Amino acid sequence: MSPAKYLLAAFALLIFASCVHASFYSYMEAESGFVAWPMKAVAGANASNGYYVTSINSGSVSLTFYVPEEADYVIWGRVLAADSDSDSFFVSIDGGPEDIYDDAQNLWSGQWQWTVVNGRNGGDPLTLNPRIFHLHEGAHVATFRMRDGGSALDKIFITDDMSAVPNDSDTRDLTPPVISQILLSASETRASVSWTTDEPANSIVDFGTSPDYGSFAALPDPVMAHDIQISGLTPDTTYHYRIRSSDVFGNIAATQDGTFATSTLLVPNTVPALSSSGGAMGAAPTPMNASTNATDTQTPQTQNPAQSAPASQNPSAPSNSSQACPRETTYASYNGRCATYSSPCNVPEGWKIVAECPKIISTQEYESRQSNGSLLLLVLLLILAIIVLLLARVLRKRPGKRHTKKKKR
Ligand SMILES: [Ca+2]
Ligand SMILES: [Ca+2]
Repeated sequence: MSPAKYLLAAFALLIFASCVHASFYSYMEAESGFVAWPMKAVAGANASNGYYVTSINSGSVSLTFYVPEEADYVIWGRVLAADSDSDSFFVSIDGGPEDIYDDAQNLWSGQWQWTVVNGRNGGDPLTLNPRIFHLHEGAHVATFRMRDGGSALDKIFITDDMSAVPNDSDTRDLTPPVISQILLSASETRASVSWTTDEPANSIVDFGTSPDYGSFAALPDPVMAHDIQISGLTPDTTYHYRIRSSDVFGNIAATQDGTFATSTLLVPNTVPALSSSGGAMGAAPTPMNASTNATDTQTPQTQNPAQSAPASQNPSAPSNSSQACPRETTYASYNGRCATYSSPCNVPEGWKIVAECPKIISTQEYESRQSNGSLLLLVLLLILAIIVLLLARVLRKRPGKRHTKKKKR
C-alpha cells in the first residue's frame, strides 16, 4: 500500500471514529426522584444509597433524566419482590400511556435484583420484554406508579445499549447530579437562575422564545451552588428555559422545559409571574421574592445571591437599613463568582462591587463557534487527504529510477 493509501485509510478511520455512536449508561437512585405520597423513601440496609421507595397501595415516584440523543432506550429497575402480591408498577414516560411493569415475574426473590422494565401491551405479563422507549434528546420523566402495594424500587438504569446489564459492583460514576432548589427571577432584560446539585457540576441555562431554546448561558466550573445571570432579554416576552448540569465524568442532569416572562416595568420588590411545566426532581422554579409554592424548605431572600456565595460570606437577609438604600441592581464578585444585589447596601463584606457580571460563555455564538470548529477540522483533513493523493499521483507519473527498475523485474 502506498503512503497515500495509508493516509487515506487513516483519514477514513478518523471520519468513521468521529461518527461512531457512543452508548449511553445512566443510574439514578429512586429516592432522588419526586416521591408522591403515600409513596415514600424508606431506609434499607441492602438498598443502594441506603434508601428505596415503596408504599402500601398508591403514590408514585418520578425521575427526571437527560438523554444526549434520539434513540431507543430501555430502563432497568433494581427491585425487591418476594412474591406476586408485591411485584408491579404502572410505568409511563413524559406523562404518556402507562403499561404494567411486572418487576419480578417468575423471578420472585427475597433479594434485590435488576429486571428490565417490561409491559403487557394489554395482554399477559412480559408481552413486551423489554419495553422500548423511543426518546428524543432532552430531559424526560419516568414515572413509576404503585400497582401492587409493597412493590419496592431502589434504583433505575437507563441505556440505549440493548445488551447492557446493570451491575452493582460497577464503580464508575454513571450517576448524573441531582438538581434541586431552583430559584428564578426576571426583570425587563435580565434573568437570574440559581440551583443546587448534590455533587460538583457545571452550570448551563438554555433559553429562548421557543422550546428549542437557541441560546444558553454557562459557567464551566464544577460547583454545587449554581448561579447564572442572563442579560440582553427582550422586555415583556415569555421565554422557555431549562437547566443543565454535568458532573466531571460527563453525566448530565437537566430539568424539563419551563417558562418565565420578562417584565415591562421594574416594580420594586415584585417579580413577574412565571410558570413551569415541571422542574426536575419536583423542585418547581420559584420566583426569588415569592413566598408561595416554594417546594424547597429554605425561605428565598430578596435578591438572594446565597446560591453562589461561600457559606461564610452569605449576605444576610435585607435589614431595615436596606430600606434607605436606593433600589438599583448592583453586581459584586467574590472569589471568581458574581451575583446581583438589590443595592450596594446589601453587598456583604469581602465582595467587590463590579460594573457587571462577566459573561463567561456567550449564547448562540459559542454553539456556532463549536460546530464551526469541528467543521473546519473536517475540511482541513479533507484538503490534506486531497493534497497527499495529488502528490502521490505526481510522483507515480515522474519516471524515477526505482520505478523503472520495478517495471523491468
Ligand atoms: Ca436507592
Ligand atoms: Ca455523578
